[in-house]
Formats: sequence, C-alpha cells, structure tokens
Amino acid sequence: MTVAPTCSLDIAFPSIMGVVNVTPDSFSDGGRFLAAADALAQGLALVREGAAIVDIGGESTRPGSEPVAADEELRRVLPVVEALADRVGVPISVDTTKAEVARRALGAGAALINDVSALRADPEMVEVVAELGAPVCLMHMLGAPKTMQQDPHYDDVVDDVLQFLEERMAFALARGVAEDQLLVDPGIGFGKTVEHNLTLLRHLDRFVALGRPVVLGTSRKRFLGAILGSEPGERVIGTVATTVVGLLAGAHVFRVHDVKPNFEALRVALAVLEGASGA
Ligand code: HH2
Repeated sequence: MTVAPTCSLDIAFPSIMGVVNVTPDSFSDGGRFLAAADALAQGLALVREGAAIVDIGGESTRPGSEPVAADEELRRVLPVVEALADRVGVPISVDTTKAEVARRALGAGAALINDVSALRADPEMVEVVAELGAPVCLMHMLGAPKTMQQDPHYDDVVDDVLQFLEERMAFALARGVAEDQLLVDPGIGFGKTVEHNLTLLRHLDRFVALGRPVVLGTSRKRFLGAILGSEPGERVIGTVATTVVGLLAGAHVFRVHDVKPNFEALRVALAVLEGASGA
C-alpha cells in the first residue's frame, strides 16, 4: 500500500467518513435527520460505529436537486455542528459550497470543508479556507446537480477528472491554501454514467498518485443500483465492495452512510494486507 500523504486533517488513513444529511431531499437519507436532535443522535451513532469524521450536509446535491439559500443551509447545519463538535472527539466536516456556511461552521467547531464544487461555486470560499487554515476536499463534478446527469461526456474520463483536480489544486495553492490542507475526490455519480463511475473506480491509483488523500463517495449511489437492480437502502453490500476496491488502490477516506459494515470491511481487509488483527 502507498504511504499516506501528510495532511493537516488530524486523522489516520484509511478512515471512514460517516454521512449525516440534514435535508428533506437527499437521495438516500432525505428527511430522516432534518430535526437537529435526530441528526445529532445519528452523528453520535456513526462515531460509535467507527467513523473517524462526520460529514454534515444541509443541501442535497443529488441529480436534479435545487440549490438551497445560505440562511436555510445555516439553520439546518449549524446547530448540529455545534452540538456534535462538543460531544465527539472526531473532526466534523461540512458538505457545503458556500463561503458563509463554511466560515460559520468552522467558527462553530467544524474541522473540514467538503466542497463538491471544488472552490468554484462561491468565489469567497477559497479565502475562507486559506484564511482559517481549514482542510478542504476538492471534488470533481461535471456541470451542476440540476443537469449533471443529462448525457455526461468526457474525452477520457480518468484524464479529464485528473486534469480538473490538478487545475483546482493549483488554483487553491495559488490563492494561499497550503498543500497539506488539500484532499481530492473523483466525484462518483456527479455527471457520470455507470461506465464512467466504474472506470474511475478501476483507475483510483492514478488519483492516489496526485499525492493528496483521496476521498471516495460511492455510498448507496445509483451506479450500484444499476448493477444490482436495488433501491438505495439495499446497496450497502455493493458499497462495501467499492470500499475494499478503493482500499486496494490506496484511497484514504471512505464517505459512507452505513459506517459499521464499511468499517468492519476496512478492518478485515487491512488485517489481511498488513497483518494487524487488532486483537
Ligand atoms: N456525494 C454526495 C455528497 N457529497 N462529497 C464528497 N466529497 N464526495 C461524494 O461522493 C459526495 C459528497 C452525494 O451523496 P449524499 O450526501 O448521500 O446525497 P445528497 O447529495 O442527495 O444529500
């Protein structure tokens, strides 16, 4: 396995990032954690199950979704970030493309900004992460959630996504973000056909070669449903398969809704690969 890149995010690699969507419309857990108390309970449960990061989202980015205003996103996310940051010993990540949400969330105790627009949606986002020294995940997306699944096209999906991430890393560095603050993500399902997603998963080693921690978000996604013919809640074992494939390629952070099965798969796979039984 490749050596883990140094990163200002204080976690070991590989790690599980547990997802809590404080939204009415997320594709797999929409409406379940809209009340702050439910989101807090879910965050605590995910940490107990092995999450090394909890990712809080207040805006769905599922295909076809509509953007949410900053004040509504803040209303959803901030109380959960505050409550969780007080109660858990793991970093809290906020899944947002808005500088104001990022700034307030970092002030409330969040430790990582997960920006699915890779610093493109809000021109002030790069200043917030540079100024506050926050680690930031740069994810690839083709177009915007509303339209991204309408006939996505690439010359070569791996080359094109790599080139995009290299350009975004260079942009961040030029604007004062330190290299060890950067994480990268090929953006599984964001403007990609089933075949594009599978090709990216087959070539994850090329993303690892960028030298930054690779975040992988396959959890319950549509391409798994296309293979298995199943609904989001029934795609857990399919997700686990991609976690193990990602681990073998050297990916570092696995963003999942179902922490326990993915965490256990990582532990067993690591024990095989490295001989560490944890016993
Ligand atoms: N996927 C989703 C949201 N945020 N962030 C990163 N870094 N990588 C991903 O693959 C990723 C992400 C979509 O999943 P989910 O949050 O469950 O759904 P929704 O966008 O509908 O809230």
